[in-house]
Amino acid sequence: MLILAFLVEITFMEMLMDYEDKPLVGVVMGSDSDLPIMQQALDTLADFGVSYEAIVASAHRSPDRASLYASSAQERGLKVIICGAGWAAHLAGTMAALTILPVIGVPLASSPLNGLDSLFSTVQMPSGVPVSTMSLNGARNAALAAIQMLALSDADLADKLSSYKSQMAEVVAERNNNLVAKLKKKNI
Ligand code: AIR
Repeated sequence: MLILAFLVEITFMEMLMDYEDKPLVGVVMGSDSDLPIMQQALDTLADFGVSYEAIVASAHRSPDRASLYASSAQERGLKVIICGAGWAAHLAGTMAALTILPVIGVPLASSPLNGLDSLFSTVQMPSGVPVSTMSLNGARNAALAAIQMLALSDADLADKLSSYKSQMAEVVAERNNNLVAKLKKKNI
């Protein structure tokens, strides 16, 4: 049984080493059922041209895989880890305990408690082991936060973030114009 577990983890490490495009961001989710929300992080990283790898590892169901991933992450060239999990979400905290890389936590609202459990388990880290916690289901913001960290030493990425901010402000201005026009019409 122990040998089987060992072999599974060796295969897992081989799979990670096999990523062609050396990823900068690791996106870990507690279950594949988390993908619908975590996909927003993957899409955002792709939009910014940031290389990532995405895996399923559970702090409770596959603790060996989760710890192996975290403890080897820096050596493999990752710069930041994003962890999304629901229910008693200890994934981000477990990863943060095992690496010096920044860990961003995304509490997911997948439980009957609507995420209050995962929010508390992710955000309430004891002093000494930080997890940068996003809002519930905040997978897009997790990717943006990771991109901001990478942009500190990547001028192209910093430019992309500046354009992204300008575009966002333009959309707000457009929405304002639409609203004002709508209200004017109503008054006539
Ligand atoms: N989970 C899995 N292992 C530990 C935790 N906390 C979380 C997953 C998912 C939820 O449990 O992140 O949000 C339900 O997983 P599943 O596989 O039952 O759908």
